[in-house]
Amino acid sequence: MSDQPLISHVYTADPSAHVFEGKLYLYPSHDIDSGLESNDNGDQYAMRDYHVFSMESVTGPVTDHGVALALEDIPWASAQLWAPDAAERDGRYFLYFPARDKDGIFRIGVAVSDSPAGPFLPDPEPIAGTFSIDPCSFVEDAASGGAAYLYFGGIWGGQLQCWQSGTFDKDARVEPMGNVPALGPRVAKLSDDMRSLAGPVIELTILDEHGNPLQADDHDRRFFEGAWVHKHNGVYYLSYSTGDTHFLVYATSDSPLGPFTYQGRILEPVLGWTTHHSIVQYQDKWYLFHHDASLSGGVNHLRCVKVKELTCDEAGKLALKQ
Ligand code: FUB
Repeated sequence: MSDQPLISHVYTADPSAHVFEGKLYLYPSHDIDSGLESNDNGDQYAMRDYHVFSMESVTGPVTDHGVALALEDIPWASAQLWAPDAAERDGRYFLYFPARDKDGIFRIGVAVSDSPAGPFLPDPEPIAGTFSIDPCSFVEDAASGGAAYLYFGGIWGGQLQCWQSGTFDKDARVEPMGNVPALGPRVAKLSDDMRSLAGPVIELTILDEHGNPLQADDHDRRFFEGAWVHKHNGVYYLSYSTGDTHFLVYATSDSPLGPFTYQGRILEPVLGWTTHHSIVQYQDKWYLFHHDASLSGGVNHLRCVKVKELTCDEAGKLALKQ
């Protein structure tokens, strides 16, 4: 499979892929040259809108449906439209997105459309009870009850470490250190209207091979950002980025609420600091959509989306197709 960027007329990252109306839709971040100095807070990722893309085949042309949502149309947001995701219910489409509110605190917003391509109309306020970044929506199939969940969270610039006490602590700039449990992504059930949380926000536990929570110092395996959940053969897969060690890894559970058990790596480090992905089944094959910074020659905040075929063996182990 080609390692070329899927989209090269604009910079794109954090691709969330879904099959809607028989086609593959991509909901990525739209990177721009912000002109800002790079820092660990991620200020240089100063994105201002989202485009939606679709494709009939993973090797075919990609259609750019144009601006689906812009910062100036979101009443509560002030900056940094980071990694989004989308979901469908009863023929309506929901775009979940993180942005800084007017106080500089990351929240998750939702915008609605009758088409998977948008444009999306944002709700006037962020989803009550949400915080941090990188929303991922997972909707059970009808046979399993159809419940919808919203996962979110990311450390460092994503501010998850600021919420350890339950309220926002702007001075909590560093993640936990030492032999203490690492911070986990958050999850809550979505209401039937898909625009509010139906239950409490829960911290997911990710266990090691001995059944102990992954430790904060275990940077090769601990959660950093970019949670993605998919289900295959009754198993829930939570995949995510390890951030400063630049891996995409995964863990499995028999429940969407965990606990999850760490299983291994999906992708080794790519060109560029961040790594962020989605996993989707399309026309009987599994695919990993992800990004690197090859289109800009390695500029961390000017990224491009790529796709790779994934395999899942009899034991449920994920691997890139060789
Ligand atoms: O694109 C901005 C941020 O970079 C995302 O929210 C993170 O997951 C990382 O890819």
